[in-house]
Amino acid sequence: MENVLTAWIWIPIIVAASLVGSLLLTDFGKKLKDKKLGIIGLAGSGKTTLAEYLANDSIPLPEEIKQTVFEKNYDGKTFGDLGIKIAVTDSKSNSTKYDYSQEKELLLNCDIILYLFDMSKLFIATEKDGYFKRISKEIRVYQQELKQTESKEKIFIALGTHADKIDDLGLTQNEFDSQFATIRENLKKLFENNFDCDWHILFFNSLVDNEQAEKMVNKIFEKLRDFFK
Ligand SMILES: Nc1nc2c(ncn2[C@@H]2O[C@H](COP(=O)(O)OP(=O)(O)OP(=O)(O)O)[C@@H](O)[C@H]2O)c(=O)[nH]1
Ligand SMILES: [Mg+2]
Repeated sequence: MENVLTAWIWIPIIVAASLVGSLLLTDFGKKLKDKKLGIIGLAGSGKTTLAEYLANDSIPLPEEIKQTVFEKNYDGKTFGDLGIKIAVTDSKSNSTKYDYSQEKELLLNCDIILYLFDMSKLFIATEKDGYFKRISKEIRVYQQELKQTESKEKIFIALGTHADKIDDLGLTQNEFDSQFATIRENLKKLFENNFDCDWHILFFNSLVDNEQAEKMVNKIFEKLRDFFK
């Protein structure tokens, strides 16, 4: 009986291992190998949390989040066995005047750019206008920068994080629907204006726990699969 139980335990492990193995053997897996992925975005939007999740399959505890050191060499973290090299900009929380040099370096050198912003702030009456202005300013800088590169070969994915916090705001369904319609319209317009590369906006993501982080990463993978097919 014990042996039968032990045997059952191996089935999910073997299935999981063969899934990872088959991914590595597919064209998609081969195409992703050695790609560079850059994580940029607003202060506190979850850049470090996502980078750690991609590298370790587990989100860090708040006390484990240290000030990220900008990795120019892309030889630090890699995304699992796929060999995607991850670079992440360091903390912007303390900088009053930000020069975007780290972002520019990643826009120039990375094939996959993930841009994080805190989605919940766009629903908070006292914060939303200022926050949207900051996103607009950054996106305009990035557009200019991407124009100088082979941007058609890059994929830019904007990810709204902190979606879990929207529930705490106590909005009615109507309030939520009308606010989201405005947010979506404004962000789409901002990107459409002259982003040359393949861009996507994935609005409702959360990095509050591993389960949510996995969902977010799966959504990113869907876009990468389409792009690198
Ligand atoms: N509730 C919630 N908390 C999040 C989410 N994403 C990140 N956090 C938390 O937000 C805080 C900031 O996350 P970081 O990963 O340090 O953000 P960052 O973009 O690296 O911040 P800087 O490096 O300072 O610019 C941490 O306490 C995270 O645990 C999310 O989706 N939901
Ligand atoms: Mg950080």
